[in-house]
Amino acid sequence: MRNLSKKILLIGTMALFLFACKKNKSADPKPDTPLDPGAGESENITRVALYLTNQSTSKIDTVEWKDVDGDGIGNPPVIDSLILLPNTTYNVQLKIFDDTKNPADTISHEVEEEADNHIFHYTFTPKTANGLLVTTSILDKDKLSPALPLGLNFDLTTNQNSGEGSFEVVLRHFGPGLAKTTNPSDGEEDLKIAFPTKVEILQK
Ligand SMILES: [Ca+2]
Repeated sequence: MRNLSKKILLIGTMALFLFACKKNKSADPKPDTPLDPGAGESENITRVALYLTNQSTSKIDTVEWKDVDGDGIGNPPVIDSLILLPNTTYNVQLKIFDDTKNPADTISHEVEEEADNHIFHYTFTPKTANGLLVTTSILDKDKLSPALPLGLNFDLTTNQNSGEGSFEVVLRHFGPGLAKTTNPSDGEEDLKIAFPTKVEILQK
């Protein structure tokens, strides 16, 4: 008698377990659906970091744009200055984060996965026209044929002049049915920020 009730209890538990599994499965129809490429989910960008490696000295600098309470609302962003040496090339890695997630969500990983639908544009505008040039050359490419630039990795090069200006970073995405181009006005804007920039010989 004791054995029988144990058995019934066991069968009952198993049935309940199977029912629970089935129920969970139907409640979550597409658990592993990947991100729709280029669907352009509105990401919450709270931080953009540039990791600069001086190609002659291998010295690494980090420059950040931060707006934890959201762009366009609450407090204004806190933006580091980009301090560069004349006549120097820096290799730059760009990363985008959502720090409201724990651990912080690295949005730039998604951009990398959806490289065929994204492109960065970099523009330096000098404060005064004094011959200062800061040029960029994008190194990474997407998987399109022919491949187009992405822009999470690029070289930043200064000429011999010193001065100030603004370094603008723009990320654009191309939704479904919209072919990616390198034209800065094509696609939709995901991100547009600017770093105050100073090119100067550092005093010791
Ligand atoms: Ca804000």
